[in-house]
Amino acid sequence: MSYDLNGKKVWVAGHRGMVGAALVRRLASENCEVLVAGRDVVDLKDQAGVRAWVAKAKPDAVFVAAAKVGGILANNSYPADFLYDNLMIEANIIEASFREGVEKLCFLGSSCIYPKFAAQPIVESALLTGELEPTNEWYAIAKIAGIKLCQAYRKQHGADFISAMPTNLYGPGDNFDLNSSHVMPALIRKAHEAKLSGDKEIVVWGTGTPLREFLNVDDCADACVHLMKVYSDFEHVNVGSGEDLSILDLTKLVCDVVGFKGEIVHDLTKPDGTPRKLMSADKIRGLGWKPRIDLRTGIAGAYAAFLAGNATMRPAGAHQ
Ligand code: GFB
Repeated sequence: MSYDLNGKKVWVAGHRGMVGAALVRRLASENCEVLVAGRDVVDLKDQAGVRAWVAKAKPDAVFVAAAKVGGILANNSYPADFLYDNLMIEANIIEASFREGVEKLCFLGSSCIYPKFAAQPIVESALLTGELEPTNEWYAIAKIAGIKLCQAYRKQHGADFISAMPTNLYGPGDNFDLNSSHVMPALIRKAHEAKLSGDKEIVVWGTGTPLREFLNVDDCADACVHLMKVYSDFEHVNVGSGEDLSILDLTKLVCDVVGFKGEIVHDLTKPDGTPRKLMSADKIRGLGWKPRIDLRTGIAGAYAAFLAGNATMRPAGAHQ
């Protein structure tokens, strides 16, 4: 089952976010018309507003890359925002897409949907087989609901709505606000500022022992376009690099790329979160996709983007 993007109108919901912007970049090499809508045009938490916009724009395909996202501290601090905002955004877009005859939709979730102690590497069928990680269960439940919503519209109406579950993403356009960001941009900014100010150390949250898998956001966008073209089935698909490393080793790698040579100290008042969440990449490899950007190259590119100002500083809890 393949879906041809040629000549189609493709809406990237969340085009200003890191993933959305990468999808817009990737779709530039497809023969399709990319549709975008800023917050000034449509509030994605407003059901009637989303329905009216989709009815007018009439997209043929939709990437649901709009979400309220953040790192472990933001997720743990603003559970109501992460649950409510993400439920509303996904429900409005998926419902309007079905009602307005969208041919294909790709919903983007996250690897935090899996149980805290899932067997590693985590296969897609591990979903809902155990307790979630408390620091981000709110976001996880919203994203699981999105997967289920796509499955429900496929089951009841035959809608060709698929779900992609990316691992921890990083790259151009990331959020570098130290309270709301994920670990990668936080470490890049901390190492950079320590290098500039001549500090002797940088602070890493937690023990540094958790393991995390990372994928460059441009690889993620390529994978989502690939899935849009070739995948059409009920179950979600993991989108990862298939490799992980400890936060401490990541910190050493970031310091090496940035050129900071000081000490690494640990702030043990901050949570570690899930000990590990390496996803199996077997399914997406079987669909003919693999990543191209290695971690060191990707970190160097993310650092260059940060230096060039291709970054956001979105404070935690800020209503987008
Ligand atoms: O990237 P991160 O915030 O999110 O944290 P998660 C990953 C690990 O890096 C945690 C550690 O063990 C953090 O304690 N860490 C060390 C830091 N220093 C820092 C720092 O300065 N900032 C941050 N943010 N972390 C998120 C979920 O979990 O994964 C989201 O909360 C989403 O919902 C995302 O699913 C992909 O990987 O722990």
